[in-house]
Amino acid sequence: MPTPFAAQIDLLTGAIDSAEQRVVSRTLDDVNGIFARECHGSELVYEVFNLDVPELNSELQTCTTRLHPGRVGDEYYMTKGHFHEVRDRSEIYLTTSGVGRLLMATASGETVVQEMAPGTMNYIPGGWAHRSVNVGDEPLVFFASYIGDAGHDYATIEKRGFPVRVVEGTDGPTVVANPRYVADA
Ligand code: PAN
Ligand code: ZN
Repeated sequence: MPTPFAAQIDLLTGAIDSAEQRVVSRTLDDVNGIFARECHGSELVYEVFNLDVPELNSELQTCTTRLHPGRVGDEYYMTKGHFHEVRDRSEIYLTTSGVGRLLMATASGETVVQEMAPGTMNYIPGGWAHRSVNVGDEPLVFFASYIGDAGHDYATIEKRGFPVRVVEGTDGPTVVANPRYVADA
């Protein structure tokens, strides 16, 4: 069991002032397949700074995400997106910098899209897959906390996609149906 700890988080960059962190970096090569168009290269799309705690449902995992601005075709940079492996595990996001959209979808295709902006808290109930999208010109930075044993199921989203995509339209970010989405049988 962890002992009490504190960490300083840079709200603009998401950097965490702690030696005890695990950093996950995703490049264009790493996220190839999530956009309608292919993407390749070593450019960073996002980074996750994790303060890992034991994977128990009595603990809370805490991390920050820094999602860089950019587009692949007309689609904004976004995270891979996932269900929690233990489906009913919930999560909260608190945006500290930048602007984005949070896409949430159930296995049966019910979809909710919410805004992300500094000070916005998004509650992701168990059973909802989630993906964040940076629709601005600066990094989208958010803090997240979720139940310790949640785990991440990326395979389902890799296979089925999300019911919607967020593209740059003439009036700004626009949510459109994803023709490649494969509904649960
Ligand atoms: C977040 C995400 C993070 C990166 O911490 O893991 O934003 O997105 P992907 O995990 O989809 O690549 C979270 O939802 N954790 O459960
Ligand atoms: Zn999650």
